[in-house]
Amino acid sequence: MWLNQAWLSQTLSNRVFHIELIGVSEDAVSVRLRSEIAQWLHLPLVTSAPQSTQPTVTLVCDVRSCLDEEGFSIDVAQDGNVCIESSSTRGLLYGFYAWLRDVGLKAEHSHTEIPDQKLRMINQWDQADGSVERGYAGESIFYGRWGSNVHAEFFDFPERSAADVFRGDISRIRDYARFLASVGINAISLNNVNVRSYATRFIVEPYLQRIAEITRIFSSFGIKSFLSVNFAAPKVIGNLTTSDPCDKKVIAWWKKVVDHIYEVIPDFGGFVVKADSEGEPGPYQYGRDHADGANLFARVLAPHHGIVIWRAFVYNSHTDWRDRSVDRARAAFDNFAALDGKFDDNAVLQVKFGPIDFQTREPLSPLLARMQKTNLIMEFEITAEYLGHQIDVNYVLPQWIGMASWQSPEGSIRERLPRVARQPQFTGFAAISNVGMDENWTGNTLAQANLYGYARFCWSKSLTSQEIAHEWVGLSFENSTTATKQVIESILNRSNKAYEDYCAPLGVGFMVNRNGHYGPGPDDYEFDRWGTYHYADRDGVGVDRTSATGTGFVGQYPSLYSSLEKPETTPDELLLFFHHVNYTYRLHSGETVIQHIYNTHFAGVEEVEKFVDEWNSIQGDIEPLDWENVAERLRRQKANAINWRDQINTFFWRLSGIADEQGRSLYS
Ligand code: GCW
Repeated sequence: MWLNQAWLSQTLSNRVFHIELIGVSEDAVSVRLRSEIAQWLHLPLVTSAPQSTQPTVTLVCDVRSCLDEEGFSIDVAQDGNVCIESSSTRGLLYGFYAWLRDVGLKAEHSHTEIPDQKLRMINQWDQADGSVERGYAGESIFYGRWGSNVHAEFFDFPERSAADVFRGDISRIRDYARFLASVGINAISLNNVNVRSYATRFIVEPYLQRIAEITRIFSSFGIKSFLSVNFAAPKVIGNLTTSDPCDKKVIAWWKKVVDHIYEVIPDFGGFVVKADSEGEPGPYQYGRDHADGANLFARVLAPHHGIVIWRAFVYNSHTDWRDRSVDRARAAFDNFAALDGKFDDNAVLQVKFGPIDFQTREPLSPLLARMQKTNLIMEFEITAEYLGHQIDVNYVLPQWIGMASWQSPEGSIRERLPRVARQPQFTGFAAISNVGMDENWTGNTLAQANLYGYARFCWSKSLTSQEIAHEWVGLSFENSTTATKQVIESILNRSNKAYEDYCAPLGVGFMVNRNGHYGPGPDDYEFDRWGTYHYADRDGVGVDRTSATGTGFVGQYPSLYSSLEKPETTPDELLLFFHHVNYTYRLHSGETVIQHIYNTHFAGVEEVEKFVDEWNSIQGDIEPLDWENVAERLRRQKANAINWRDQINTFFWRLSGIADEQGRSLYS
């Protein structure tokens, strides 16, 4: 990660720092700012206006400033003196790191910034046993003190004390918090949305005290902490006979729990809830709807200014593949559209960007385009569950930026969120983190670019994916030559397309190995209960989701998207998401579907072979450990890409009997 102490000490040691707080009292963030600067520089801060010949950096926090609370301005004078100004200490913190980034990129300049999305959140899927659901970078940085023995320990000795559940490595958490703050993240949920075992008790003593220690670190970096809660907690840990959200005893139980949390953590953010989904408990069990469920939490959190973030990832995960009328893509809309306007002001609905589940290519979730009176968060998955497990290089910003740019009558989707909200400050983006205990945080060093990039994408609506990659590479490989940096940037910028090329074609999704979601498994989910089908037969492939002859999913969109009803007016890359077509159907590109499948799968592998060569060409110009890490990952990526190519091509060749026009190897 780019903000390391050696770099900072070296870069900043010739500056003098001065902080002025005007009309603002000291808070955790200002204490952090002072101590960070002192610690990095090994120099005390200057307390009064400096009289120095060295360039001065003055940080002014002035409540009278008319900048947005989180915004800042940086003024770089001719003489090298810098003034960073904000109306809040948090804004100052962001301004300080933005200036550091400019220094790191050797591009110091005056500018003013206001973040685009209000909530810029990270979701951890870390579990109390130290594992991370869909984590590909080692164990949790928060939990699981006994490493790999922890599972046995848990189940054999359920009386383990609170201290045993927490890793206790505060410095790693602090580094993580600093990194997140440096790119403007302002909220984090600390545990997995599937709340199991000890995590159900994080909301009560004695676990809460340890959670509080973690939250204090994040608070000092201006980041609000949230906890995921188990909807059934009143029954599981509260000794009640029900968890019905409308039951008075249940409401009283949650109120007591929440009141106590705020005694211990006064700036606690609130709860994240996954309910009635993939086996988790929820309001449907009691004949209630999801507004009843969410509002229960909203009301007990409201007196403390907390919010509840309720996930819209609710679907029937016990589908009969024989029944074509059930379409998982419809689920979020079917479960939530009728509840528009029924959620309290401090309840927020968190919606995955696409209607299925973070595939390489999906259309926008229609819920995000249709809700009119609801606070919404758009959800992304940084951890590369379906995107190569941080083995394959896959810089995913092009996809995310594309998703947030879908148009609606109220502007692009990212602009729409605050415009249709009950409370615009409770809207934004959330994404599942990709970090763990691995030395380089993210398994593949290049996967750091997605974490960095996600935060920059939250902050700015104008940065392109290439600009973000340029920043990340510049900061992470600052000692390398420009040519080397260009090689790394080029690999990143081509990686998302390459990955999509060798995976499931044209938006059909889920041809993934069901055992962990890495590598191909064209029929692994086809006759299964998860509702993720491609319907490939001897004539054609794809899901008919039209209103005329299909599942009616297209009808969930505003009329703006009516072009998706017909294959001729559907973008090629989403054709098989919306339509079942013959293999000989001709795309706008002029290729037939089958030839497109063959061509992209050969092209994807060729691109990965180029990545390998290009990476080899920069050996010696980056840190050996980083070079070796990515080289090793690329070797595995190449094997994976070949596997995808051969299995997908063979799968379609066997079904269709149509040979490759170019006569390349397909297997019978
Ligand atoms: O994609 C699925 C993942 C689950 C995850 C779920 C969710 C946390 O395979 O591992 O559970 O999404 O988003 O809740």
